[in-house]
Amino acid sequence: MKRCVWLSVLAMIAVGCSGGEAGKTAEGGGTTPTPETGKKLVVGFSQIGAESDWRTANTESIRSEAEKRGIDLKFADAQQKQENQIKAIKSFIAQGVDVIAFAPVVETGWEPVLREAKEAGIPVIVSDRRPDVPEDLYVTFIGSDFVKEGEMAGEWLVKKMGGTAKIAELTGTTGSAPANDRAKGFRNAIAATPGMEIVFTQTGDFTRAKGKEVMEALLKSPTGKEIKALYAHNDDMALGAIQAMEEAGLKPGEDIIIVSIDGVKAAFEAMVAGKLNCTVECNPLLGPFLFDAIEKMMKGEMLPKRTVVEDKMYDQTQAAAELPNRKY
Ligand code: GYE
Repeated sequence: MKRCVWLSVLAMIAVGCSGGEAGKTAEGGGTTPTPETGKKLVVGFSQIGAESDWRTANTESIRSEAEKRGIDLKFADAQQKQENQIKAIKSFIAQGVDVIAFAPVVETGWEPVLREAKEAGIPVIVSDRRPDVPEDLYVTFIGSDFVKEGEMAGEWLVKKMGGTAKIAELTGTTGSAPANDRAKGFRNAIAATPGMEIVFTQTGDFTRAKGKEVMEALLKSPTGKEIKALYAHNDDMALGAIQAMEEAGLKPGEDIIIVSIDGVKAAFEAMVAGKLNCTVECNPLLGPFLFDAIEKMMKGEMLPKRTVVEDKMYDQTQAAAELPNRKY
């Protein structure tokens, strides 16, 4: 039965490649992969952890959407460890869930476990971050364009600084897709402006505590004294760095211009307070996208290989008006 699910999914992909119409049902006649009548759809979801406000909102969106749709969600928190995610996926395979979804903490190292899922006939949906695996190992990938986010942050900063600044960068989890892509996008955006110089780059692991710790150490060093701008790969690290700057007697948002990514409520509050200058939104509310995709797939509908979630950018001038509209 499980093998039929994958065969149908592969058939859908084949239809997609040969230019089939969107919404057309999968080939395979009687093999539409719906679970037996009366049985709840069982989805195993392997989450990265709870490192940031973004992640908390993402988890809440997935849990509440599953509940709303009457889906039996088996949720596993990997506490930032790839080995825990691999264990969780293996256990979903052993339990024979209908669908596996996961947000890969880092890009590499997923191929063997995804092959196991495929051999067991269980379709895999990727949420949030991209794994570096052949495309036939998952059905669809839903998430933001992290390179574009980095570019938006960089373009904004070039304008704000008038083309000259010594910049500190706080990067996300080493080896993760958002850390790799946000670093790349930002560099693309500043490349043509030689006055924009990254003089410091270090990971803050996407957490507030680490962002604070790294900024504290930086401000004590000679390089720290030259910094005019901070680019943080997420809001939480920027918020931690803001605390460190205040404790060092600096005025974040004035002495050091700060741009970060996610667009969480606390970032809008910091912008209203004048401590953060700009945030590039990254929508964590992926629950509806994820379960729409799963339900379509189970009906045998064709899915695109990639769904890009659109994001906007907000600076201090828009923060107060936008704050009441923020959903996370
Ligand atoms: O930006 C960060 C989180 O993968 C897009 O992970 C996500 C990132 C998000 O920890 O806050």
